[in-house]
Amino acid sequence: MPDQELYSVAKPLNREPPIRELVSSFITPDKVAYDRNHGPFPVLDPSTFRLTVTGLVAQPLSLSLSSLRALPQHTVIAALQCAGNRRHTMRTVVKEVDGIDWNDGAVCNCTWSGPLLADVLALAGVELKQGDEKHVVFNCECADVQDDKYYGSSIPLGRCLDKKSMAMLCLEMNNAPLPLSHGYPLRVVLPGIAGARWTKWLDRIHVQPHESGNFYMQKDYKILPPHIDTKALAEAHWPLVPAIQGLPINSIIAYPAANSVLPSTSPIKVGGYALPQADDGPVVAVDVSTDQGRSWHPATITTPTEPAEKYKWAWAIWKYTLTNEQARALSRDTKIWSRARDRGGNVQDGEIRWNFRGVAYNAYGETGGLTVEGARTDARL
Ligand SMILES: Nc1nc2c(c(=O)[nH]1)N[C@H]1C(S)=C(S)[C@@H](COP(=O)(O)O)O[C@H]1N2
Ligand SMILES: [Mo]
Repeated sequence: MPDQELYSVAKPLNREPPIRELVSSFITPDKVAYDRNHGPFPVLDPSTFRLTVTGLVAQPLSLSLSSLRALPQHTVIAALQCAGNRRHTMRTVVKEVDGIDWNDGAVCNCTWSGPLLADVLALAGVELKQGDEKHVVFNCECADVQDDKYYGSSIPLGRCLDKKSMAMLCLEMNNAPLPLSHGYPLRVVLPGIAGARWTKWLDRIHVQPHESGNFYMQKDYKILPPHIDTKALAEAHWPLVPAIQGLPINSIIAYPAANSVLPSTSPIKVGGYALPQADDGPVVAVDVSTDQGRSWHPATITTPTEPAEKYKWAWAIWKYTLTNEQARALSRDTKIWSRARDRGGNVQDGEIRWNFRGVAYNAYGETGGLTVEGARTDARL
């Protein structure tokens, strides 16, 4: 292992890239991809590392990395997004929320490779029975975190056993070994599911009759109703709302940055990313409005969306050039909005759904306060 800072419970690594850099490639390089941690990175020896599979299984397992590599390997392109992505906008446009002040960069789009979770669970003799409501728990028991003994999550067993969900035990990110910061040597990859469930440094899978009881499953990453606006109120309310699994349709405008001055010599180019809702991708359209939603104009998606089965969990990068008329009408008060639509028919509706933890924000992408260099914007003229 190269020397790498490991951080701590008091100061875990949480960072997001500059938004222009993020939207400059379809596949996000691992060093550009955001980091979200609730504690330090553990350092695991790959030669002694074991993933244990326990609980309601016919055959408990203890799997080495080489035995995971010996299983059929699969690759999926999928966006990984923190449920708190865009929280900064929610707190700015409505009121304070509780959580890291993410802008629009707590998301990445990468290729993930490794054995399917379904194949590993089959080795453990796990079968789905009619009406089965079991959950599969993903734990990292080898590292400390801020709010519990260790980090844990879970998703329904049915999804894990469905090979089409591409739920995966990931050994490689972007065709290279998973970097330590992203979970080396093993993380679970759950396309279409919020990042909080993609446990890094995965060392235990446990099949049980109910959801994970971990703090990050039960008292975090939930959409509380809007009247719950203090920690004390949240405390009583956590058990009443479901844990986030899929995230809603979304898009953001990466450029031009709000309040920037644009050169008068070239057309005004707008662009950003768009994310499909849960399993309903790919994104099939992004529209732009410069008149508060009275009219919408199709943007160009510059990244692949076909075959749909291959790109259903990927993001789309899009761009749009303002028409001369739109550019002439631009003032400091003009808001430019983006709105995405996915194959499942979900459309961003522009609603701001404030919630105490500031999660799942998906109002229109927006930029504004733009001025064109040398343009006469001053009323005195
Ligand atoms: N072990 C462990 N896994 C974890 C976390 C963590 O703190 N510890 N954070 C989760 C959250 S909230 C997110 S959004 C993603 C972030 O993954 P990344 O750091 O690779 O971008 O990892 C998830 N898996
Ligand atoms: Mo997250």
